Amino acid sequence: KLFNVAVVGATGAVGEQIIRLLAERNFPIGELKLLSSARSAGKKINFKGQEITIEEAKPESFRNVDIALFSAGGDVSRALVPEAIKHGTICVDNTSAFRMDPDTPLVVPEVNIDKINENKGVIANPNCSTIQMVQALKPLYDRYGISRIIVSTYQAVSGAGASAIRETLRQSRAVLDGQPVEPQILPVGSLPVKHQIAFNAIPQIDKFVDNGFTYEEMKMINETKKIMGDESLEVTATCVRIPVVYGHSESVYVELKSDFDVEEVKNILAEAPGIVLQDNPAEQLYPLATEAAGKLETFVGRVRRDLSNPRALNMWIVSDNLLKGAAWNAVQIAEYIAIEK
Ligand code: 11C
Repeated sequence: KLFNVAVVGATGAVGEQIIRLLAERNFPIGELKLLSSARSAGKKINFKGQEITIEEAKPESFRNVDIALFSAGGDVSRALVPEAIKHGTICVDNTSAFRMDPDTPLVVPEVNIDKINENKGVIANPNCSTIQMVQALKPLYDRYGISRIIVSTYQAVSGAGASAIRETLRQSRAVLDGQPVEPQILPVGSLPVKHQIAFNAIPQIDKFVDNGFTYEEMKMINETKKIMGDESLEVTATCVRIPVVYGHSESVYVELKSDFDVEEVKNILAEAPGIVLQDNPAEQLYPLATEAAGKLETFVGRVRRDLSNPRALNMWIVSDNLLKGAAWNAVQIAEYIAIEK
């Protein structure tokens, strides 16, 4: 069976990867519609040797579309997902618009693919830093139980879009050339104060909530509980932007509910779907953002028992934030929808 597919946000950093993956995975496509804002409409994109003209996304764009993948920002999703649903389209939404809506499944296929059938027309793709963490922790949750997670992230600038990548490269060159740095985008484009990202670490991703945490940190806390289906899970997060282009890295401390053997933990991780264990201190083997960039898997290493709490583990989790953190997770969900139909 073939499916008519629409990609909303076709020219964005994630949209580009979705289109590439649909081609690479040979997704069973009848017609492919590429949609964007009016600004990019008219551009042409090559898909499997065929030129497709980008159209402006409108409510009527979804007529005869079976599956739509949205990655054009929360406002576009809030406006157009309900319109697409009226046409009977199943939407996979990569924005935060519907993630915490109780009627919307929030899905990482390796963790809770069983939830996709509970959808009312939209399935939400979680935040990138959440996806890689829950993917690695789920097999440990199933085997030992988890009571608490403390995570600190080291997040790539591509998470803030193509303009943040350009800004990071521009500033790096300016610093090396002894030129002044003029921050314009990071940490948050819409806020008045900007900070240098080149050769720096900025402990702010997204705006602040009035509890002192940022939205990015609250996403990691709330989405993790929802995906794991466990509101009793205690989670705290500190999210930091670093001048890496692709690949989010995370230092994760996790308290388990039962005793464990570190070698058994490593074996469980090595066999977990989509996880690659890279853990050999003797050979200085551990996950690196430079190695994870461009790959679909999530990489885990530095697995060790905590010294202050024998029931806790520390580990280092790395994945390409535009792939498993966004485009690949969305295409995986679309593949499951196609299988179910
Ligand atoms: C970042 N995690 O790295 C963000 C980007 O809710 O999908 C993704 C935001 C989201 O800046």
